[in-house]
Amino acid sequence: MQLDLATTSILAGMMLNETPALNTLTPEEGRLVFSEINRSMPPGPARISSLDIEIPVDGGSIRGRVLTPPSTAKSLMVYYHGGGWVIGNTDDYDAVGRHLAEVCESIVVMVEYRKAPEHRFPIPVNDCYTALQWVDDHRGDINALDLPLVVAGDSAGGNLAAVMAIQSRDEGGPKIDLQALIYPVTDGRMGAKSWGDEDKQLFLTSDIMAFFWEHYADSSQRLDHRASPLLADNLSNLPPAVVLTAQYDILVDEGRAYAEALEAAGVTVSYKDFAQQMHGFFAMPAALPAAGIAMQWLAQEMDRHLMAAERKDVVVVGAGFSGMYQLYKLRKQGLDVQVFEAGSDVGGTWYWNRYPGARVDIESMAYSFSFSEELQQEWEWSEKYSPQPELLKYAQHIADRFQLKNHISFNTRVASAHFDEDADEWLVTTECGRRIRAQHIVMATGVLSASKEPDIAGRESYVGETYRTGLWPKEGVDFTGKRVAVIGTGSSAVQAIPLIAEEASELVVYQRTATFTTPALNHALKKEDADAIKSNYGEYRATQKLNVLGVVNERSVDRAIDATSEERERRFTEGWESGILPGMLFQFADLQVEQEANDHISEYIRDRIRDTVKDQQTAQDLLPTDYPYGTKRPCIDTNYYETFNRDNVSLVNLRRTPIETITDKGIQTLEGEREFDAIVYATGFDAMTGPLLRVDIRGRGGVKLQDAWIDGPRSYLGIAIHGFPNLFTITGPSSPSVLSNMLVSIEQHVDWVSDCIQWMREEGKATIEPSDSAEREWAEHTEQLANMTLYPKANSWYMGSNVPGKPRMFLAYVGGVGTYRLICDQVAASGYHGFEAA
Ligand code: N01
Repeated sequence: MQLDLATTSILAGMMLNETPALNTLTPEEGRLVFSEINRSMPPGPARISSLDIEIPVDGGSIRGRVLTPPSTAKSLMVYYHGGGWVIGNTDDYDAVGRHLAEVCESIVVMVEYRKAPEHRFPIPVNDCYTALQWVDDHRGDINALDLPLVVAGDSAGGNLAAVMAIQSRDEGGPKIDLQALIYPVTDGRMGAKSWGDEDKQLFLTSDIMAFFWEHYADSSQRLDHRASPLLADNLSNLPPAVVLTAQYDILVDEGRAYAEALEAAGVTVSYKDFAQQMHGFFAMPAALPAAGIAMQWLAQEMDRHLMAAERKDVVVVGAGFSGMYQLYKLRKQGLDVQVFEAGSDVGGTWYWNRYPGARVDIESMAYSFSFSEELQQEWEWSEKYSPQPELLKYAQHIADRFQLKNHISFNTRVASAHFDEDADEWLVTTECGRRIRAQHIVMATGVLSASKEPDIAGRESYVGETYRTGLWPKEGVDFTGKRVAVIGTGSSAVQAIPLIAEEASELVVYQRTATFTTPALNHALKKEDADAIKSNYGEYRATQKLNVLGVVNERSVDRAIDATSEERERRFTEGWESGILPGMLFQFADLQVEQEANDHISEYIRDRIRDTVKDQQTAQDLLPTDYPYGTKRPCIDTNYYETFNRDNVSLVNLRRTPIETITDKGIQTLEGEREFDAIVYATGFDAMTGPLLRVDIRGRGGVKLQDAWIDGPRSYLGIAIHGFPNLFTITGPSSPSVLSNMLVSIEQHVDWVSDCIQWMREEGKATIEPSDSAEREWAEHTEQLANMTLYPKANSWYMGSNVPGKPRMFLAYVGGVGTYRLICDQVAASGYHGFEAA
């Protein structure tokens, strides 16, 4: 016998406390002992509200308790507690009821029916039925008017719930939508094989159960179907049933037999036997993890039976470039796909980031889709680096050209995605309550889409205009003549500051960490230059695919530390004047791995800042000194440093004069308060993991992604996660993602995922997920590579260090886009080595 560890220690605790066997006690003593056991357990969630009620029966009344969850309830559950019809009450079961209310999102009415031997069969049955009718009649009083009705109970309570379903059918009573039977007693003959199994005599022994039966009903009454529902002549036309048993329980055979009998009578049944569990485990939700899992399973099955859901092959979350391409590919493969998008249009990053100056910093001819020859030939970019409005138009053009929009639900945010292990499918719920079941879910949620809540005191007190670069108003903002503060100096701020400075009467930049940025040298794109690329786009794209960053520029193999100072100066100047993002870093092979090499390039850039910025103190403050160049995302700019030479622009170095608080009028630092008409927060994102963790994702066993990633994200190839079958993450953590031209990485991931889904269909596989060991090895590999670089030396969003409490680890794969592609291709070619498909 192998009992679950936690259950073993609960049992050991009872033995140490010398808890007497119930059949050696009087009923009154038994009730006290049972209450004592329950009182020793932690209480249920306090956020469930509780109301005690009196239910009239037989000229008197019985107690009941209504437990209501804070969220909108999805069902009304009348619950009959266990205890062999002899012991137990609503107080003993308060924690159980509260957990059920929370996990099942149900209004739970606990019923304290009268107990044997004082009140023998059929009094408890009659009490339970009267209570059921009373609850149904008083739905309005407990805010449960239109909710589906569930009868539920455990052990003897499971027996009563089963009997209620039959009686209500026979007497035309309340319409029951579901019966939930937790290790129910169903057979008063006491003869099932499991009654005699030595290893099942735990907590509830056959002697104790026989003692309960004797107190409850005499031998002929026990054969009545209202005492033994398994003996009912007719089990057809009963509500769907969820039946749960425990492996080491003397009642396991009769519970299973009842599930089988219901099914044979044409009733829809969900049945599960919980391995390594004993009788009573379900009623210890705060002490036994298995009870929590069982409740989640019950909630999932209630959902399945009670809540209608649409069916699709694949749900895609997000309609940015990755979601759109994923939809295009899967639809071409003949799959039925539903895309959900929180915004009112396609475009993702380019939909939300509309701040002044927002533009791509990879050349547009490279930062564009290659999957359609027609598309790449017909589309014309106006500038070397396209501005946000043009990128948004490009996204809209793709949606129209490939007729994608009728598969996308806009203004619809996905709230949760729960894997249903019994059906091998995901149940996806949106914030507006739409429910969709799908075999696969693709998280195309982007990597820099979860705008970070600025962690600065007093923010709410400010009465002026407030903006966040990542959530910019669609209608734009006019800063003309206004006093404006910008907090942050990352890529967004570097683009926005020069343009805001042109409009504002005064601009103050609050800088915590100085940034490295080099000239973008943006210009209108000449038609002949674009045509030259288009005439040979195939080769251009092939180069991108195997390049380290997904661009066409190559990194030198020479080392800066071997070069003469003249050679370094010459190459750095070449990089400075290249006007491309990797221009500087590609000049030598060792700039991102050797501190000494990096010191040279960092100093070169600092010299350019000193050359450009006239005010000595401002120039000094703009020098990045506490991290190597390239270890925080480098920027390219148009007139960033030059902007600080304007009379209306000033810089506050927060390292010297930190912000104390935002006030109602402006910003107060150690040097006093400055008033502003508008504050712009350019304070970044909860990058990489934020967009995934903001959705309530739960995999096998109800495990939350948030818990699985408590120490940082774990995945295989950054594309799939152990324990979360059939879920894919486009450009997810531990893939090249943000270290690459995103469009190249998006196409690579989407192609790979689409091929994998196709392979599963051809091979008849219902699920695929990485093995734990493959995931561990990938984590070790990615960490090892990252530790060979200078990246860990910076406090960057790459390391998760911009979000308080986020585990510190490098979040992308530094091995390069080309190498990574080969690894992924090999995995697929080997029949998905490292994955488990079933
Ligand atoms: O965000 P960021 P971003 N008090 O995190 C500061 C991509 N992108 O939106 O460094 C004061 O880089 C923070 O200071 P520190 C690109 O990949 C691309 O600018 O944490 N300051 C930092 O200066 C980029 O890397 C494009 O000390 C606070 C700034 O806010 C990524 O998106 C354009 C603060 C945040 O910078 C994110 O860029 C734009 C606080 N409490 C973005 N909290 C292009 O394609 C944060 N900061 C060109």
